[in-house]
Amino acid sequence: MTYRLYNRVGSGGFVAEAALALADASYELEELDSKPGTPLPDSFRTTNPWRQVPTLVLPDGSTLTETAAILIHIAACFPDKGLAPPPGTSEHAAFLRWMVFTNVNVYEAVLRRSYPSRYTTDPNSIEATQEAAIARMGDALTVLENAIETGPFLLGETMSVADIYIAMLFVWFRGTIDAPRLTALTEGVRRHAVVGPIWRRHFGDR
Ligand SMILES: N[C@@H](CCC(=O)N[C@@H](CS)C(=O)NCC(=O)O)C(=O)O
Repeated sequence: MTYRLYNRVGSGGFVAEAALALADASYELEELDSKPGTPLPDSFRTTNPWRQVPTLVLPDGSTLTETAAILIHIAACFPDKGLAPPPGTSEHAAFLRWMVFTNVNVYEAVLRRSYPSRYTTDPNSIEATQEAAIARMGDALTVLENAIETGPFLLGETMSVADIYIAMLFVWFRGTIDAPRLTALTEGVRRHAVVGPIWRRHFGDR
């Protein structure tokens, strides 16, 4: 029952690694030798045709991609670890909402900033594409900031994998927004006994 996680230091694979560690799952890390912000080796297409990490090979040999799907699946496989609210509850509905929102609107904006030439055919629009991505990411993070009601985490007192995901994207943000609740959430993730050391391996003191 061992998972294999294809990852790159400093990448979004961090959050999949943190979820596996919190689940106390047996996993092997396959760290790709590639720098953040650059495409992964072409040979990696045989594992993931979209050539992105995180890519998780499940114990049955099937492949799972897309960070939200990976996190939701790990939480479902280890229900006693409390990585997400129980399925069928309104808290779980909120969890799903913000997981998908984060994947589609926040993580996607990171890609537009990091790989702008994929998003415009006009070489004169590279900078404008990046600026628009940063602005859109700031707007999406502000929606998340306003979704935090009591805190310190998105859904209240208990940290879920959504918080780890959001904290990672929040520290990657290159713009400026007023986000005291996201700052507190990120602090809680960074300080976590299991997640903290994995965070520091990927992101140092960020
Ligand atoms: N939609 C994907 C995005 C994953 C992603 O952007 N991963 C980055 C690393 S943080 C990557 O693999 N970049 C290489 C590339 O896009 O060529 C997900 O949710 O997992």
